[in-house]
Amino acid sequence: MTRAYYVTTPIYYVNADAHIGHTYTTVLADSLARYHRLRGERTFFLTGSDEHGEKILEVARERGEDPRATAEYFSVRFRKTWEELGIRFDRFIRTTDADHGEVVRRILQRVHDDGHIEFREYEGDYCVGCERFLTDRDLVDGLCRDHERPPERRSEGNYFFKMSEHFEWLAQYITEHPDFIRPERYRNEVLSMLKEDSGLGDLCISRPKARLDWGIELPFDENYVCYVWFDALINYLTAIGYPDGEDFELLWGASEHLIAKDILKPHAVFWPTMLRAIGLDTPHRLNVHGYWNVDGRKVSKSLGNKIDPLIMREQYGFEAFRYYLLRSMSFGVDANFTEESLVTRINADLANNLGNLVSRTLNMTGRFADGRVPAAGEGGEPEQAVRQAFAEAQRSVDACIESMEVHRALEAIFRAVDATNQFLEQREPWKAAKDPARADSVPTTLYTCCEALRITALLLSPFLPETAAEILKRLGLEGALEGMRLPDDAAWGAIPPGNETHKGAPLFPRVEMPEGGA
Ligand code: ME8
Repeated sequence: MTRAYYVTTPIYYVNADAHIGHTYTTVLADSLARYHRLRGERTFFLTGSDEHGEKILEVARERGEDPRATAEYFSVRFRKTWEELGIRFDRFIRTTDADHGEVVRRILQRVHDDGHIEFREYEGDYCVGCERFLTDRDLVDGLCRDHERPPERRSEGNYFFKMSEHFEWLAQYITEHPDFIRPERYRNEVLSMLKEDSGLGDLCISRPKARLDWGIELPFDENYVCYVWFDALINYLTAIGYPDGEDFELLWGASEHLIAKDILKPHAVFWPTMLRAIGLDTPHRLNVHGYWNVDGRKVSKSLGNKIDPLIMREQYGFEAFRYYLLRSMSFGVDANFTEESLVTRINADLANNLGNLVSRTLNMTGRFADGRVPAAGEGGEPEQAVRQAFAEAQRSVDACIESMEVHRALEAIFRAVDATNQFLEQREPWKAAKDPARADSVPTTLYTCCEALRITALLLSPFLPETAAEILKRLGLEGALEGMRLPDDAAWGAIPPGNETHKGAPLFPRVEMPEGGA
């Protein structure tokens, strides 16, 4: 049977531009999708925009325009940003897409017909920032914990999804499937939300049109639109052709949602219970990452510290920023962005470690081997150690991707790069070439380095696709990545001797802290 991999990012609200947080999740999803494509799996990578609801209406009012215009403006900007940054998604879904509207209406009708929905009068505290009614746990000193603003007291007749009927099942499911929500701390958080006394009840899934006329109309009551979260979560089904798309079952069974901790409750409680009512399995896995702070503070509009990925690209190159994001966050734990740590990371890992290996190897192949990959001799222990370092790197990459520890996968690859630099120091081909007693060792040394670079490029390609393609090009393997597969092509010894190499400009020039930086 074909192995499959279906990775999703949250669909982002179209009330502002993409910042460091959205960029992290999207780059992570892109890297995972690239890795699984490289393994020859049927891979689908979904991102998109969440366009309905009051949050968008608020921004549209501020901008003095129709919510359609606001949604269109920001959705197009999100999509263009990802495209410009080389994010290779398979679909960019919009909740205003016609097929999505149809799927949402179909599901609403079905759960309504099956008795999962009930009309009730309701009074509660609503936070527009969260787009949901809050429970006591969400409040700190009367303010929403996340948005630090007072909720609005609201009382109205609404439709409710009888979510709490499924809590017992869900708690049991989560306990019996310890891998469903990871890392563990978030699983525990969800289990405590499901306890009877947590105040989490049924889910209000409608908004009266009199108050909010921006959403998908309920198929069974034209006076209401669908609650934005009920609409938004369903995007994960629409995108892969629910209900009868060709690969729907294969992909759904392999679904991996990526989210940050802010939207744990909708994904870990609303969504699995909705799916149960629809008659579908839970997503395969819910992967929850922490928050990026900037200079030790929460990312916010008012602090103006959002970190625009397009500006990062201009200043440092996007691959360098992408590397920093993936290398600096441990999955599940918050991370802190500072420009200083970005500059340090670029210089240490990319300019010094990787950049040096590339330039030394290709310079010396130019000088001592006429710019062609030499044929290798037997080699000795030092050569064996390099081979082993790469075999180990490959094993670590596989294991760390499986456990969502991408920062450790990168660490492992750079350990092998470092080992190759040390190997060069040991073999000293620049001296050996001039020493008749050692000159024989030079071709083998250079072959080892060229092959190490080929495997480095292959292993790095999901994370740093442009850098990988560039390294391969300089090794005379332009375009080879398309035909490469893991694990087979990571086996040692595949670079063809005789391949013409090119020195090229420094891959990652050293960078300086910008003027006025931290
Ligand atoms: O919640 N650090 O959209 P959203 C890390 N539309 N990740 C961050 C982050 C930060 N500081 N800030 C944002 C929504 N993110 C809903 C989702 S899904 C059916 C509907 C990332 O625009 C992270 O992935 O507020 C987080 O979960 C998401 O953006 C929230 O995006």
